[in-house]
Amino acid sequence: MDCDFRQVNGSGFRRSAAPNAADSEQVKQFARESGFELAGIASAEPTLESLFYPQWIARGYHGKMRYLEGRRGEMRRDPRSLLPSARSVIAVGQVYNSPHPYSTAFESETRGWISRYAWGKDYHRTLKTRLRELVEKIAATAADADFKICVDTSPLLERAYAHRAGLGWIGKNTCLINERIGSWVFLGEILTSLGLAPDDPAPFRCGSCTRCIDACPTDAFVESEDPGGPSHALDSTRCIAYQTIELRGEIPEADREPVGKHLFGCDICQDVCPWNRSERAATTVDPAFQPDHAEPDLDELASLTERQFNERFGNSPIARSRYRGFLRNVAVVMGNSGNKRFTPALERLAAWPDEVVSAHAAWALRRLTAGAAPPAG
Ligand code: B12
Ligand code: SF4
Ligand code: SF4
Repeated sequence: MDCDFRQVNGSGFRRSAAPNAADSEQVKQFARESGFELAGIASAEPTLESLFYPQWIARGYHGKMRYLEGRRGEMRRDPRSLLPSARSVIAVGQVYNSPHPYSTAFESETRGWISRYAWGKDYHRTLKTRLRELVEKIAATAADADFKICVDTSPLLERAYAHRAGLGWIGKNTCLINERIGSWVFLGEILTSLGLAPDDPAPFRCGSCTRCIDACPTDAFVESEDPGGPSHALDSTRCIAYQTIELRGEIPEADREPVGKHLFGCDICQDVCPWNRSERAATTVDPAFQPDHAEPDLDELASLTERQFNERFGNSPIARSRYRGFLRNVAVVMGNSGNKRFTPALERLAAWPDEVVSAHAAWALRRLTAGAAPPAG
């Protein structure tokens, strides 16, 4: 289930038509008590960004992520398509960063890189549990209120509402950045029928910086026509996160070399962001987000059985790529490593009955045999 929905009857929170500032403060206090570093309130009206969304889809920037198209795409226009009585969006942010070096400092011929957001437990479950707890707290004092919980998979423009709720601005890397904390933050929302006083949107603070755009190894950022000045959007089809997480089947041959060492997702456009400098970005000691598998050994991954894969990654975001998608990625990273010691493992994968895995392993073997130098970055 994408969202949790509940209606409660209680008493305490005001039912007045006018948004209430004291209630907003109380809700944000509850959110902090539930473990969220960031909390803010936005009105549940459509955002300006929702006008841009259809253009993004029309240009094919979503690639094969069909769940972003059609009716579920249209629902992103207005949160009331998810909860008809919605008046407010309670937006929260959860830091997932831990003190471990960035991918830009990672050099190894035997290991691959898992992106930071996937080092811990499945954040969908963790955030939903905490948001349910938050709903319980609010519901205990709210009269006849409706609530709907959203984390990632709901048809809601999460970054746009987080921005409107004052959690941060949408950077040129398209991530939500908080000035105090950085962008290593998961987002979640509670849509509610309560009329809560909204926060002010956070100002745009990228200035003239273009580090993320310059560092992206696949030139995935595109400029878009924003009436308020040039804005940036992501062509997912070029993004390593899309290719290694969302794309089922074959990674186009021309895109395999730029994948470099990335086994699952990519952190480069956040690693280079000055707001994420390691000495300033917030970290968490939350056990749910500690690094379980930041830089796994490639040989070990290539020999995992499906059962072992599920045991090791079943409760982690990595489960999304599924076993065969993950082995496909392992083969690509081995091919990019320039390390001939992977030849036996790749020969085994090339003999696999699964065509996608075997085709990528065969490509990797050809690349190693040709003696290609390991890609930079
Ligand atoms: C699809 C998706 C992806 C796709 C596409 C990403 C993208 N930038 O759109 C892929 C697979 C590539 C991806 C990658 C990642 N994702 Co993702 N993803 C999503 C998802 C499910 C939907 C995002 C979406 O609607 N995209 C559509 C585009 C149009 O939206 P957008 O980029 O926000 O675009 C805005 C700007 O471009 C701006 N804009 C640009 N031009 C213009 C012009 C005009 C006129 C206007 C008005 C506005 C405007 O407005 C747009 C709308 O908000 C959200 C969850 C959710 N339900 O929102 C998570 C989410 C965005 N992902 C998240 C994460 C963590 C990641 C990764 C870091 C994972 C990783 N390490 O690999 C990377 C980051 C890559 C990056 N630089 O964005 C987090 C982001 C947290 C944060 N702090 O921002 C989210 C919010 C999930 C969550 N609940 O925490 N993701
Ligand atoms: S996640 Fe990586 S590939 Fe995707 S836009 Fe950022 S730097 Fe580029
Ligand atoms: S690297 Fe620079 S331009 Fe990119 S998001 Fe960070 S501050 Fe903005």
